Amino acid sequence: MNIRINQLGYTPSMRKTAVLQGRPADTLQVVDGSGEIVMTVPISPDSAQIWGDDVYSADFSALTQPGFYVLRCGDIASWPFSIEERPYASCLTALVDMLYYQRCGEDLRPELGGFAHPACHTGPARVYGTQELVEVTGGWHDAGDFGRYIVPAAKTIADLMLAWQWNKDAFVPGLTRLPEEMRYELEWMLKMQRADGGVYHKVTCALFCDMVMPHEETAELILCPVSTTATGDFAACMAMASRFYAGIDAAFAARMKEAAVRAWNFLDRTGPMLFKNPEGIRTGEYDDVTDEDERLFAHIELALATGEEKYADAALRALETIDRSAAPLGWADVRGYAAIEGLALTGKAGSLCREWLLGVADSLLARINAYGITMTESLPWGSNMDVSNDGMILAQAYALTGDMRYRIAAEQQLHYILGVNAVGYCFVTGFGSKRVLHPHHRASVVNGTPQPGMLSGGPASGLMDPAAQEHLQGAPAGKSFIDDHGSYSTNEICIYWNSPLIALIAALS
Ligand code: G3I
Ligand code: 9MR
Ligand code: ZN
Repeated sequence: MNIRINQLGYTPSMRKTAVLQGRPADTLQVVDGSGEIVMTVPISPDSAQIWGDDVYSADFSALTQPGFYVLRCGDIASWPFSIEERPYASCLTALVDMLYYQRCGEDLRPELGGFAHPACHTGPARVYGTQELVEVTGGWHDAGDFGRYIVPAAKTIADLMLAWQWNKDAFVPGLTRLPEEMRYELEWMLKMQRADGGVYHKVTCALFCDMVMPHEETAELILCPVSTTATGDFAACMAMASRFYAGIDAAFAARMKEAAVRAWNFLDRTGPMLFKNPEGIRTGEYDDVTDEDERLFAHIELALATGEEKYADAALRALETIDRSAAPLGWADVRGYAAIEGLALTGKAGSLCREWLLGVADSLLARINAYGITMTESLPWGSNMDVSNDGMILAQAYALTGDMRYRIAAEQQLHYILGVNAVGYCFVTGFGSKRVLHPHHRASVVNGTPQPGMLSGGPASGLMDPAAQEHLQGAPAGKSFIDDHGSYSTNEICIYWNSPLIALIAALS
């Protein structure tokens, strides 16, 4: 029997639901800091059978008085939690500061709470299959590995720009470093573009290195071939960023707009070039089966950045034909960014996107399970990204309509990540009561202690690494998680897993 709650707490006005694995009594007590019972609420009589448990719920939304509490049911207690105005503020700051520690190519200082180290990967990279050397220093390491890949970089940047956009009015302190931090990545992305507009898919060593610090990975850096997925994502992000930075640094914004147009022109004259790891390269593939969604995203962003009709026409044509039954915010499938950003288009394109987004939000609502998330049967590698992504779509639907069902569901995605899940972890390192201590993150492994502010990938039902295969045989989907640094398919960390959580918290703040 366990009582699952958001371990970072709740704001006074939030819907608050405890999820119980078992039901030893029919009521739940709310106990305050002095040990006094301040409220008794009923536990649902009916259970949902999910992931090996009979799961019940208890609504304690009536608790609105700021303070510290625990929930009690029979002899069982929850972790202590708070009711306060800004329960996620320090977590948000740490999630953004994580990106600083992913920086490649400069000395890192310890002040923001992570691991300092000298500049890494400072040499030139060789273009695969040639002797040509290119200077592509900078940017963020992708994850627990030190590769730098355009496709996931684009997802990260798009999320962060949405986070900023969604928070323009509320102004949350954790986000203030974003323009500076994003620029570090954008400057690197600009270096990854060839003169003809095409964008290299990635720069990594040939193989993943051992568990060493970044500056200790000294094998040759290789630039992998141009792909149209990378080029489409690049065009979209540069156009989006050119609007974002227009009022901050006009010259930088103009450079990005020019790069976006050059990438779009490359796409316009080029058929699909879908990436596969070439012979000898075994780092992250970030492969794809279509570049249609990346092209659509690029059309929309160029239309918004330039106001030119040819892009708006291309966007409308692509919108009319693309499958609008889902709106993923993935690294491979970027349709969701098109749906969200397309809301700003005028006329038919804008209304198609509104219909699209709300249709998807309704289908998410219809799938929500006893833990508040939409995935039940199988959870993919990086499922906490998918949970956060769903939260972003739901938050956007709430912003469009003011319908509280969307907002409550968006909040549930956050509660799941921060403790209301089958394994009871708060999945952000350094936060919560039951913490992730052994992420697949090389600097944490080397230092023997986890760097704070990193979102673990979370349960993945496919058992796709040796540690998962050893420890998780027969585990239900939602419990296919192990806090072991060997389990890269359940417990790695990643820039594009932090970024949708940043966007979700920003949207809810
Ligand atoms: O596309 C198929 C889909 O058709 C099928 O239904 C589904 C069923 O499992 O699988 C889908 O493929 C999955 C793919 O992601 C796309 O979602 C693969 O099984 C799954 O193994 C794959 O996982 C990716 C993993 O790399 C392995 O390629 C993760 O999404 C991705 O986040 C992860 O990224 C790694 C980089 O390669 C290296 N850097 C670290 C980073 C994070 O772990
Ligand atoms: O560290 C790598 C991680 O970023 C990847 O997501 C993962 C799967 O591609 O691979 C990790 O590297 C391991 C490699 O695949 C196999 N040898 C051990 C490496 C470190 O655990
Ligand atoms: Zn590096």
